[in-house]
Amino acid sequence: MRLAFHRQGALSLKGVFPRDLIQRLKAAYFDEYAVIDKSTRFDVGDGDRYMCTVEIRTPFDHALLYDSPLLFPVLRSILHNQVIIQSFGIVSSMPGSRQQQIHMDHPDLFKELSGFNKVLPCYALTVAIPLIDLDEQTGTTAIWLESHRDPNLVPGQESSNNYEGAILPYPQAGDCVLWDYRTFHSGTENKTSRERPLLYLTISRPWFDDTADFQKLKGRFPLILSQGFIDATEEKHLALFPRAKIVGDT
Ligand SMILES: O=C(O)CCC(=O)C(=O)O
Repeated sequence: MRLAFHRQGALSLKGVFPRDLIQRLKAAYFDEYAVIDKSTRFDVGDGDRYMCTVEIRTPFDHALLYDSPLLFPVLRSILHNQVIIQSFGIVSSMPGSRQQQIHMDHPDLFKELSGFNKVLPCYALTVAIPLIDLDEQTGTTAIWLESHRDPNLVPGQESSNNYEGAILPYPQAGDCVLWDYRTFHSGTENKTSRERPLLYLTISRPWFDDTADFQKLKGRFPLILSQGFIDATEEKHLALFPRAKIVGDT
């Protein structure tokens, strides 16, 4: 699987999480986060797709989310055992949302040597966990396989088909999709009247600090742990969260 990920820049994994856990996470998202004023969330679309950090407390503190025996061995293998959790949150496409801009999750590490970034091993990746079953109506995340090595595989803005060359995976609740931080992707349209929430974890080597999308000084933290989670969690697991902001229990 490690080699397939390195070659393709993405991987789909089926049946990683129990569906009833995903159901509980979805209910908690709609109770606690979907109701937050959109102006205080991070707009990753055109006013139709919002991202928010999710505090790691019940039910988002489930051990399967940070120590899944199916997922974490794959992540450790891809990153050669140099694994931390960089961020944890939900991005949700609103009903009727349009195609998101095609993007990578981080700009090139070395801007002056663009070819060099393409030959580096993976340093960070996104784990996308849909909280609902995805299909052609709900939409999904279009992924341009191998674009982490060759950005020319991605259609230009003038293209009439904005998904040309992409795969459109339709994971079900319980599945997840991983992509390298350099792999181009784009949230597709949501043609339904319901939100399409996607839980994301970003996983990286410990030296990487994702400052592109997060402004800690302005209060936008990528990872928030509750003190209750820290008190209840073993040291070996807490080592996965070295940069988290810690908040009291609410
Ligand atoms: O909504 C999606 O399917 C993907 C969102 C995404 O890739 C992002 O916001 O970076």
